[in-house]
Amino acid sequence: MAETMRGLVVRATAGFVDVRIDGDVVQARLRGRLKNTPRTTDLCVIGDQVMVSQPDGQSFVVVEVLPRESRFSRRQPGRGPNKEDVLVANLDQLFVTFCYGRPALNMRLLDRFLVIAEHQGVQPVIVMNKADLCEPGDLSWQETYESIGYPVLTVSAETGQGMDALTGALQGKISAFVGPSGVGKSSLINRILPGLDLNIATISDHHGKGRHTTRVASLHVLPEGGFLADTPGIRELGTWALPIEHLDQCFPEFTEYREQCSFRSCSHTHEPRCAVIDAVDAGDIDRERYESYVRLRDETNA
Ligand SMILES: Nc1nc2c(ncn2[C@@H]2O[C@H](COP(=O)(O)OP(=O)(O)O)[C@@H](O)[C@H]2O)c(=O)[nH]1
Ligand SMILES: [Mg+2]
Ligand SMILES: [Zn+2]
Repeated sequence: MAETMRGLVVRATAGFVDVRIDGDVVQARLRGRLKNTPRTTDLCVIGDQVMVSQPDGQSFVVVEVLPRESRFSRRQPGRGPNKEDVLVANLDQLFVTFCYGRPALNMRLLDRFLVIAEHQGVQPVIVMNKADLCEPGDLSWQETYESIGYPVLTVSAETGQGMDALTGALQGKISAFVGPSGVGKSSLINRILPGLDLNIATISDHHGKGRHTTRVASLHVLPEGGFLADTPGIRELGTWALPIEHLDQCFPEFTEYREQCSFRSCSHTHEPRCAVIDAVDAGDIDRERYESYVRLRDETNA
């Protein structure tokens, strides 16, 4: 019996994966028997913990993919079989990135990313880039999110402001950046990992999709420990499978009220004696957040 070793998948292409074992990276193929088992999810993706062996003493073979503790996934885009498309396995935290200046902060989209993170059991962190463009103004939205429990990091890829806090938050974890085009994700990642040298979009690039589509999903090792996921598909999370009755659980500030609604399966939209609606009217739940809930509910219903 060949010895098996445990490793972390840091790069995945069809049939082959790069596995990090004790700081070294080896290329391994997936054992045929693994590939033949029926499944509704991806067999092996970045972030997976795998068991690897060397049956002939030379080449490496993945013989087992260990159960995922968490995942960051979506429904497979396009038509075809209903299948889970796992972007990153065992993702610890999602850096939901927006910015001051342009593009303007879209609270509905922010809430959508937060809901996805909650649904997937991944810790969200809100990153506000372009702090150098921040003008004095109403930052009460930020207090709202912090009071719900979401950390907000204010940074600038341009001046370096807040980068220490950001790299500190990345340490020892598997993380990924998401957010709309133009907020500065690539600029931030380039600051964190200068060797990577990602393309920084110019204005005209924002219309040309497909530019990064040939990029392969990778986990990059961070100098201070931890990994940063870089996946071509992660910027767009249009499709997602979330049961409508779970949606209210993805709004943490609803928790203490949800149980007090008169109806057990209260949708918090029209029912009498709804404790969530009462909390909105009393100012205990932010009205904009509630509005996001209603919109996402409509969308999930449609
Ligand atoms: N003023 C300012 N501009 C920034 C900052 N970070 C990125 N940008 C600019 O924002 C634009 C989009 O950046 P990019 O990293 O390509 O965004 P991405 O689409 O989210 O990857 C580029 O023109 C960057 O130079 C920042 O901290 N301050
Ligand atoms: Mg980019
Ligand atoms: Zn209710």
